[in-house]
Amino acid sequence: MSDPFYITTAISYPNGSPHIGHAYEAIATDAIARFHRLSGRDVLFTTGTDEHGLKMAQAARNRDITPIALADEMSGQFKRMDEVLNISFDRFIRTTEPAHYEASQAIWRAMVAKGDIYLGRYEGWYSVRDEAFYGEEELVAGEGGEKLSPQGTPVDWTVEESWFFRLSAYAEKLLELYEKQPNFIQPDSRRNEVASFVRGGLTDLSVSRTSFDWGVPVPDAPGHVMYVWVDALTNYLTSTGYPDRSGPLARYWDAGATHIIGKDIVRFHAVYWPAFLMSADLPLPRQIFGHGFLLNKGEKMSKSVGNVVDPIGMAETYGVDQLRYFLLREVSFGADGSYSHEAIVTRCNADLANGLGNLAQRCLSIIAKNGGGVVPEPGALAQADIDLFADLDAAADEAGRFMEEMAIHTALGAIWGAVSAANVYFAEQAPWALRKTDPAAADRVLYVTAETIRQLAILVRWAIPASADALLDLLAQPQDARDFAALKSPLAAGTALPPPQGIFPRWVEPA
Ligand code: ME8
Repeated sequence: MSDPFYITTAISYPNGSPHIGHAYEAIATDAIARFHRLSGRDVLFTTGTDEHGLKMAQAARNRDITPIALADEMSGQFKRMDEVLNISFDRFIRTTEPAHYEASQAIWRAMVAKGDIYLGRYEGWYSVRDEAFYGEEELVAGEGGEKLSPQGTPVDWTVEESWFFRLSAYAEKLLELYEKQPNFIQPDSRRNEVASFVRGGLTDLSVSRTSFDWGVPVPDAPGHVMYVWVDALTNYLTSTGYPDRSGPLARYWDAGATHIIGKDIVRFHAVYWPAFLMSADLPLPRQIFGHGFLLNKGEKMSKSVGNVVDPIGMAETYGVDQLRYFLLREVSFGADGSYSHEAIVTRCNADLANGLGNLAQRCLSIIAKNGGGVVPEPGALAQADIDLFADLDAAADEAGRFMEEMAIHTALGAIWGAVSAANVYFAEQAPWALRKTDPAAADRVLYVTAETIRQLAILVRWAIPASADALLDLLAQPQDARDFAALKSPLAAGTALPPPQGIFPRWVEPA
């Protein structure tokens, strides 16, 4: 197959249950992966859990269990969340897998061979919650005057023997990369932040720890485990078969990965990761996209703080596709977004139940009742029909352009423009009335509407896959006629359709 496309989520810390921020990242990445599959690209989509480090070790100690027992339990929850949310990952990686130890040790050795790793002594601030080292100048004062990381998390003064990575040697090369490849870090605002951080000068990075042992052992250095971010970032290579560079999956890495991550971890992905890869003489990712944070009524939530919303519960309440659609349509991809019960209900009732759902329900029930459940003959198209199809073509093109720019929400906006146009068309043409005065015209309108629903279902399939497939089932479309190429193969008149069913229930507040 041609045209490989490799896309990843961050791998989550399984120190607690998944929250809605994790669900959001998985859903957005899944939507992009599905979009590219529907476009005919050969997609590898990976996700997983980041199981080492002090944060995991401490969370396990607090529960009086071993880190691996905690990881086993919680990683299962992350995977289950992905399954419930219909996340079409090809590989769920756990960093405790033997293959991942091999990959992490291989990239370590490659960095050693380059002369970029040396033994020293780390003295500085460390935030367990962020799993990050901070310079004195980056710290902020807390309410009681205590020192906090720039993310507002507690920091500890840490002194230990450590291996260092010569990050300082890569500042110029990184700045050149951001300049030459302006899309390497997106959105632009995040690129500017990272570039100014790098311009401020880079210090070498402490990349091993000796004060605990929950990590990947550093090769040939007893007592040292790798700094969790070295091993975590390497997951993206492990999933492509690294260190085997000629195996069946290596081409995905070589095509340039797209890493979808949250804004809090852009520095790790856009500074450390390309520097490690340059050191190891490996190809770089194509893009690091830092999405925004989901706020619960305007407030940041996190596992450690404890104001966490369970995404599986939300999917049970509103429906999987309702939750997916809301997050993809309502949050401007790259910016922070807020959610509330009212916002979800308003958006889903308007766009899904009253928009696409109503159109399908009305058209297909007339075909079932009055047309014997068979797709009617259109005859020669009228101007209004031609205009509607032109609207659909334009929406498909626009959505494609927006998706290239990662503007998921505007891509859906363009498609829902066509949903509105189709609803206006259907109301104006009024096939239920035409049936009495001009049956051939009624058939034509019903055909055009059914064909429009078919195209719309294909166009939204990356966002709301199960509902789109249910619509395509109602139109008796075979599995191999559901990708973007099939947009050009219109519905065959005479096709027998199954009895219509409502696909998008309207939310009614309990009395
Ligand atoms: O950072 N809204 O793991 P993690 C949106 N293991 N996204 C959010 C969010 C929110 N409220 N809270 C977190 C880690 N995220 C590391 C990653 S990758 C090699 C290692 C996002 O479980 C966060 O930005 O803390 C990150 O992209 C992902 O969820 C996992 O966060």
